[in-house]
Amino acid sequence: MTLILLKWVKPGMTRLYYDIIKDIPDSMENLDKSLAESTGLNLFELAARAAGTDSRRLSGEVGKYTAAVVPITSGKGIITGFSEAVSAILCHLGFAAHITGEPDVAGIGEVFNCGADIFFAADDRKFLAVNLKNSIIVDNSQATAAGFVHALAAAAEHKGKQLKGQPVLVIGLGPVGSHAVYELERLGARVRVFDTDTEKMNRFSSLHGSVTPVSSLAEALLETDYVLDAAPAPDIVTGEQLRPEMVVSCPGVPHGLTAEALADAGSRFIHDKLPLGVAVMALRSISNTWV
Ligand code: 2YH
Repeated sequence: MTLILLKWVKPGMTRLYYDIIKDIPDSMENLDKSLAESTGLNLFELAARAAGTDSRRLSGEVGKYTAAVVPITSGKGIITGFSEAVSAILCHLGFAAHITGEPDVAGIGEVFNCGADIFFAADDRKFLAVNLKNSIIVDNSQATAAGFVHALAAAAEHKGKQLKGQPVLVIGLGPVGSHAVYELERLGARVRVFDTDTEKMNRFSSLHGSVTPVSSLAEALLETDYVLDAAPAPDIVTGEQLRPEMVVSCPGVPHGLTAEALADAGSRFIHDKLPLGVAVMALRSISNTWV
């Protein structure tokens, strides 16, 4: 447990690796199905909602855009399967997507030369979508936060409820968790926050007077039906803690459910390793309505 907590409080973000992303290209249909069971919306519809735009209008538009994924070798280098996964997600949404032949700056040159509209590139710290035609840049952490917050809101609505006025617990105040707080506030939720780094949690809460820090995760889980788990830590929500009324929307990698909680969760658990964040990046980059 000590090791897990140390890993969680370490600053920085989760680095994806081949084993956890290799199945993404072949799992897009299943993801659509599981998202629809949880939220009533498929990946495209959910991403359009998080992009603040109408999915029917956008679905007629995406085919007009070409998107390129530029592999980046800097820092810890290329993650085998990463560009392939991003490209597969974009193709699934209807974009004409490809991976550049060259990585890095030469790859960006290739994007210009082939006249692609949007390019996607990630190093160890940032993952951006850059639309060269309208100058919109979308950050993966913000897009991921918006996607999983809107998934939580859509899941509530799918059950005939609303997030507005409801307490929502955000676990983990890294780049995704802190952006999720802003998104939840926009939707009128009453936001509670938990982070194992108490100093960080208290500093965040004092800067954002509207959020309530919680000192005990176990107690907060007892009282909060809607959970946004953005902590990159396993086994923080047990089967016993996952009550029937709860919905857990989980951008954190690894997700926080124990094996027992996962076996019982069904459509109350919303999670993926990359697609929803990439889908929101893509649709925000071609939509001027979300800011
Ligand atoms: O996974 C990451 C970082 N943790 C940034 C995530 C931002 N939310 N980066 C991917 C690195 C990909 C690599 N450079 C490649 O294959 O191009």
